[in-house]
Amino acid sequence: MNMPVDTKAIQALDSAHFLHPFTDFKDLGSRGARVITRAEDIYVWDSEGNKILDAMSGLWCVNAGYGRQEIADAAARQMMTLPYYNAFFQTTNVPATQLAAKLASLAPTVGGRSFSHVFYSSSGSESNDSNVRMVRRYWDLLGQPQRKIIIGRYNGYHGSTMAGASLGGMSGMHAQGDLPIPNITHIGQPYFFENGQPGETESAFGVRAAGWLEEKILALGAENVAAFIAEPVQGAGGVIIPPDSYWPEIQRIVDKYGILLISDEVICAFGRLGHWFAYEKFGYRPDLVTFAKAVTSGYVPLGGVMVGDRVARVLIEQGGEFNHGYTYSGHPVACAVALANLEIMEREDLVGRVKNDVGPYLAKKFDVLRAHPLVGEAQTCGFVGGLVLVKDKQSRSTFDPALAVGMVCRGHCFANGLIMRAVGDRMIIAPPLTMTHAQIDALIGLIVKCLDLTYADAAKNGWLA
Ligand code: PXG
Repeated sequence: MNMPVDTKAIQALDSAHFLHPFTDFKDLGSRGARVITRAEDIYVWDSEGNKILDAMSGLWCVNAGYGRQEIADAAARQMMTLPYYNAFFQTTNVPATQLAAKLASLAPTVGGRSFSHVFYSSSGSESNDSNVRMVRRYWDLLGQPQRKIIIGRYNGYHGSTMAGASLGGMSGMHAQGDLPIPNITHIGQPYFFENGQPGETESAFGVRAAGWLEEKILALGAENVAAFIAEPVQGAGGVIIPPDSYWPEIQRIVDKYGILLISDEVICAFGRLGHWFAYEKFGYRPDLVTFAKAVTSGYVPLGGVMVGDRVARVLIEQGGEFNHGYTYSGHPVACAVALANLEIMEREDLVGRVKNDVGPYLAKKFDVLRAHPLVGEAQTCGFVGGLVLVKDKQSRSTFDPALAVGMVCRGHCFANGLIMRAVGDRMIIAPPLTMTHAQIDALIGLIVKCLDLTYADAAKNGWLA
């Protein structure tokens, strides 16, 4: 049941006291935030009673859908048994131990490399900070302390802490806070639509884009490079799906120079791309895998790093005390929630159905979007999808960014009961993995409606000329 909420009163409190993430505080204060009050299945409701199809799974995390009683029960049970105890000082707890073993069993061995160990945090950002600490410690222990530089990608997203934002390549974030921190640098993203050259095949572009890593390594001196970090598919950057040729070439390069590979799967793991972990889909062999978000389907915060045997062996056998960890590393309630969530995902085969059923179904339905006059490109990968709004379908020429056509489209989505994100003029979705075919049909119908409305705006305002 929706409890009655005084929208104006909450908005007034909100703008008086709550500084929201990634928000223009003054602007939000003047318009008032939308108050989300409850959720069920794939829908959220706001305080005005509007029902909205959440095609973003919250913020890429509610993979098992909203309203799962079992998850709530697991949290309540654990809170009454052991709500908190730390994992410092040679203590552990039952859910954290069981979850570590479970995650190790779910992480596939690729090319002889396996994951037996987990380091816990409470978010993706913290996990990537832990990665920086572990990578640097690893090379110190191997007698190569000069190997400090970590290479990320422009338009990659790895979080919002000082290290997370530095590993990411978001220029707006770097511009605030004197980032990146030292010894982090970036290469270009494998975005064919924007960076492919006339006449170049997507496959050739993928090899060329991976080659930027080799160029960077050689420019820096391979002996100074510690690791490369990347998302399997870029999420916050706009659902940028790399060409098939990209990851094999990246693997060849990191192998050639012996540098560590960090797969940031905060968005892509836990079924999002039809696999428990996305490196399996692309066939590469990471040394460290960042996870967060959908490990609990977002019901409570939890993150961590799957530590591959190459790194774990050195940290365990040679490391002595590792001077790093968090109050909430291995939080018993968060880990109990994760276990309940993973049990649901296994029982309902949510990962398998993305791979074999609803993923391919969504991909087929994207043909309808691709045919729309406003759409220059539309792609899916598992249960993420992205499309580019263009002013001319034939030439695929893009709109003046100042027109903010993506935001216009996003506005139509909200007004018509759909949450779809805009990253510039890329419209993106990452719906709950539980969606039925009928719900996917409804989603596509809503997207078409909002594209039509945006197209009508563009025509009326002369933006298509
Ligand atoms: N890595 C990746 C790949 C992410 O997508 C993080 C790390 C950081 O996780 P935390 O839990 O610290 O937020 C993320 C988070 C967006 C958006 O605009 C995406 C994220 C977070 C906030 C906004 O799409 N991803």
